[in-house]
Amino acid sequence: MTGRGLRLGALVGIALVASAHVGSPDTYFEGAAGAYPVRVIVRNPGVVPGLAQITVRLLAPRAIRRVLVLPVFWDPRTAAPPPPDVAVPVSGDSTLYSAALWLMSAGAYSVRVTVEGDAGSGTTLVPVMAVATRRLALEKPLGAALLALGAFLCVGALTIVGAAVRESGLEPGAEPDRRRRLRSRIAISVGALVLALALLGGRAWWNAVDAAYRSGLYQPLHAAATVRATATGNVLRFAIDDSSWATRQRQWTPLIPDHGHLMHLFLVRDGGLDAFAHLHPLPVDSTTFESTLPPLPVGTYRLYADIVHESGFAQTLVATLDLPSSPVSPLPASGDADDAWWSGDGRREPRGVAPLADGSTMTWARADTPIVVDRAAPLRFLVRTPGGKPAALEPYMGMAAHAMITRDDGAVFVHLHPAGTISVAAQETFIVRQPGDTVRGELGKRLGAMEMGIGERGAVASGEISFPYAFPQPGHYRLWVQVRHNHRIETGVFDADVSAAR
Ligand SMILES: [Cu+2]
Repeated sequence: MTGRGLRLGALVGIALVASAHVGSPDTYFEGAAGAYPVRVIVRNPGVVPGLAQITVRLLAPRAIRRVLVLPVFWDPRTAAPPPPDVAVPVSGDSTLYSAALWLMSAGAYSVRVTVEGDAGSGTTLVPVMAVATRRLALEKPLGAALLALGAFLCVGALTIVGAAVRESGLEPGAEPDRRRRLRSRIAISVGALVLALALLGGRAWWNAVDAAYRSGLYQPLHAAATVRATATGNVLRFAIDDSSWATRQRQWTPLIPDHGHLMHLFLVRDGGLDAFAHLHPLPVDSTTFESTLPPLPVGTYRLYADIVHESGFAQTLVATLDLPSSPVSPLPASGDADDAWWSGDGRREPRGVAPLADGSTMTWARADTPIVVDRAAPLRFLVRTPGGKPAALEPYMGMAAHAMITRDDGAVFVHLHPAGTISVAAQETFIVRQPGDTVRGELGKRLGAMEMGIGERGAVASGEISFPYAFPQPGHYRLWVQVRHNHRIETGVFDADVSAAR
């Protein structure tokens, strides 16, 4: 296998242990709970059932009475949720509240965050994907202690059985005869056999539970991508070829549009990360999507496809693509108007000013302090016109900005917005879902009609955008930040080094 083959093999391996976002399991959200702007972080426990940690930060100074949190499973047929938990204030920080949430089933949850204070009560919904991504190992000291206790119990039980058969019914002080001793030994042997059978049964039960848990570990739907040349350019075909997509209808609900598109497909050129595209393939049928390819350089590409299910479950599918040749025609006319791509050279300045295609600039506004894993990342950017004035940003697919972040080896890929890592479509499903929404496709249809009104939100006159996020792993990252300005989609590109927490 070549080096590239090995690397791609590693990439696929990584994808198998991924969460809903690749390698970035925690949920970051910024929004308003009524009159209270909040930033919510939900830390994924990695196991289901599991205890997720949630923190709610109040972003504006207000008198707060209490903060309530409640995870609600997407399926209205499941049991009614319990009363909400009261998040406790974190000592030493008057604006931070925290709580632990039990996520009992795998799937989409909406976490209701309610803030009560002097401006009344306000609620917001934060979609959280509960997925099992790891299997907790039995710790060696605990295993050894349990083994010793088990051995003690078994030996104790056999001793009691033996003594009962040998000496019960004897006068105090009398010696058991040979017959009693023999019967006692037989009883001990039979008891040992029964215990051994019980232990074997216990082992089989344990292994069965473990196997069931392993088979329930989350894997994104399997997908494959191919490219074919046509008269108007290269056409990319992205197929969900996972057998469970077609056969396990109970597990997967239909797809719904997010920002007006059923699929957001990102292409990152492997190796140099020097080419990037954000495309919106159209469905050919329920498993296949097609998109005209922009003029990208030849090479191997990592593909990340963001999709959202009607249940509110958002996931990123992963595939690779070998692009053998660039199309001759410079710009195929049939691509989606929201498609955007970028290709450039080598490494970016970590604290750079990114030139945009129309002559304006995007500046990463960050201090000199290093970026550390799991700490709030300073993702604030300023867009200025060629004259240096703040650029008025138009909504791009209903958002002020989109940021795509990947680690150089592909172990992390996340797509976020000023509202955080959440899928807006997932949030919408929770807002409009009614108890009677048990028919597949009904909610999706309503949402599709609602999405017509997209586009009014997300205009930013100040040219300033920020994203709530914390990097999940140390390493070298590349960021593509996309905004819309003067009816054009502009891509600013930055690099970041993230260091491990000490
Ligand atoms: Cu986006």
